[in-house]
Amino acid sequence: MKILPSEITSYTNYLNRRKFIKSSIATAGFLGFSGGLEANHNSNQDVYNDQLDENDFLNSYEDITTYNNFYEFGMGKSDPYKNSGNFKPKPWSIKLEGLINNPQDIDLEKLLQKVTIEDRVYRLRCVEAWSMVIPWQGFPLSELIKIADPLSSAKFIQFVTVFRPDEMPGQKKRLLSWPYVEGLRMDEATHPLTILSTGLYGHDLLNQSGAPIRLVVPWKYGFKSIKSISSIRFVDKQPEATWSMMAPSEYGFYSNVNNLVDHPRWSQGTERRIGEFKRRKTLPFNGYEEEVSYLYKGMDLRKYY
Ligand SMILES: Nc1nc2c(c(=O)[nH]1)N[C@H]1C(S)=C(S)[C@@H](COP(=O)(O)O)O[C@H]1N2
Ligand SMILES: [Mo]
Repeated sequence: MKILPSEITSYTNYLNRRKFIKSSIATAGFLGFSGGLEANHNSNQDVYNDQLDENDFLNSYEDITTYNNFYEFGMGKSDPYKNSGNFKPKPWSIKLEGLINNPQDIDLEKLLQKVTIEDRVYRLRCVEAWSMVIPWQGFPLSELIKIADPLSSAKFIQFVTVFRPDEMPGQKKRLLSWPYVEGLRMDEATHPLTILSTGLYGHDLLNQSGAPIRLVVPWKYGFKSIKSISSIRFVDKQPEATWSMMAPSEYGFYSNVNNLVDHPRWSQGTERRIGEFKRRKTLPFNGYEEEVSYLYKGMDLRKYY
C-alpha cells in the first residue's frame, strides 16, 4: 500500500499537536483528535510517556509503517505494506468468549464509544534485535476485560488474528500455523501498560500495523503484540501461542525482553534502533522493569523465558 505524503506526520508537527492537545485538555477538558475515532482523550498519558529516556526519539511514520513483521502478508519487512492493500478492516467485531459472564460479538465502533483513547509512546523490541519508538493511540486492555467480566477461573487470555486467506496472501502459504494466536496471563493482561491500539501518530492503524485493532505489550518481545485481533478467549490454562508452538526452545510463552537470556541463535544484549547506526544496550523488560517486575517475583526468568 502506498503512503500518501499527506499521511506522514513529521516529528515536529506531531509534538506541536501534542502540545496543543495538552493545553486544550487543561482549558476545555475535551479533545477531538483521536485519529478519526469517536472517543475522548485522557491526560494521564504523560505518566507513561515520561518513561522514555532522553535518548529515545520517535521513529518516523514512514519507518513504522514500511518496516514490519506481519507474516499474514509475507515474511519480508516490506511485504506487509506492499501486500496488505486488499485487507478490509471495516466493519470489524471482536468475539469475546470462554470463561466470562458476558460472551458477545462486540462491534468495534460500539466498543470505541465505551473506552477512552489515550496516547502511549512505547518502545517496541523485536526478538530479532531491532527496535523502534512508536506513538500509539489506544486504550487499556483492562477496559475490555471489564466488559467481558471474567469468571474467577479465567487465568489466561488467548488472542486470535483474523483468518482471511483471500485478503491475507501469506495465509495461503504454510509460513506459520494460521490463525496467529498469542496469550497473556490475566495479571499481565490487566496491567495498565498493556493496551489495545487502534492508531499511531494520530492516524487509524494502517493494515500493515494490525488494523483495525492490535495488542501492544511494551515489555515483551514484539511477537506477543498480536495484530488484527478477531477473538479474545478467556481460559484456565496457559494457551498456545504461535511462535512458541513453532519453536518452543527459541520463543517462550512469557517472552519478556531479557538482555541476560540470549536467543539460541543470537544475543539479546543489544539492539539496533531502526534509523540509528550504533547499537544500543537492551534494557531489562525493555525499560519497563520498575513497572512490571513485580509480576514475575519468585519466577526463574531463565526457565520461564
Ligand atoms: N498476526 C500477527 N501479529 C504479529 C506478527 C505477525 O506476523 N502476525 N508479527 C509480530 C512481530 S514478530 C512483531 S516484531 C510485531 C511488529 O509490529 P510492527 O510491524 O507494528 O512493528 O508484530 C507482531 N504481531
Ligand atoms: Mo518480532
